[in-house]
Amino acid sequence: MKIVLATSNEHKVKEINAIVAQENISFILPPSGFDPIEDGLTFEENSLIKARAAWELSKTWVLADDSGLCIDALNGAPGIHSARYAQTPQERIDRVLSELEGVNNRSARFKCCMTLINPSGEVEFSYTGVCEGSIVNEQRGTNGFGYDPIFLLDNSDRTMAELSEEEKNKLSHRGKALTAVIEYLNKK
Ligand code: ITT
Repeated sequence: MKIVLATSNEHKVKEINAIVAQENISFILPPSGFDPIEDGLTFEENSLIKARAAWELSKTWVLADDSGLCIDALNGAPGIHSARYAQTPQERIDRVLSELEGVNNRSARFKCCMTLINPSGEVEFSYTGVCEGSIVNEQRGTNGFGYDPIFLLDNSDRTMAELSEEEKNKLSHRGKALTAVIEYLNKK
């Protein structure tokens, strides 16, 4: 089964394809012209906006992923603005660390909302995966992408960027959401 993945983030494609490596599913990029305006107010709304935009272009099975980092002491920021909190990935990390300077409450979570649309354009399934953790004082690790070097997993002494790809995929927000999607598809 081929599913269009409604994203232009290559890291997401890589992670998602690694998670489904054993399944009879492969993800392909949307046709050219995929550039939706993500003006929703929640991960769920933006996930639906991306899924619909990719469906309009492909009229086939589509899966969208809208994700981000929510930090309690920043009232949930960067949240839905995670991808554009500053210009580069390093500047985004620096901004979060400087906003949390001297702050004791470091609790945070990654969220990933996936929306599955069928070839008729109907929403078949949606699920939000959550991964709990906290923000470290200094970044560590080079694996993964985005905010991984500053996200310390609960009950672990490693940041997300110090995990192997396989380890991250087992417990990440994206891994959890995709597992739910695959379970849904396998039951169908
Ligand atoms: P698409 O909209 O094309 O899918 P994007 O990167 O803009 O690509 P989002 O709007 O969903 O995607 O923003 C997600 C951002 O949240 C991403 O760019 C990272 O900064 C952060 N993020 C999401 N998942 C992450 C993960 O597993 N590890 C680290 N950072 C993550």
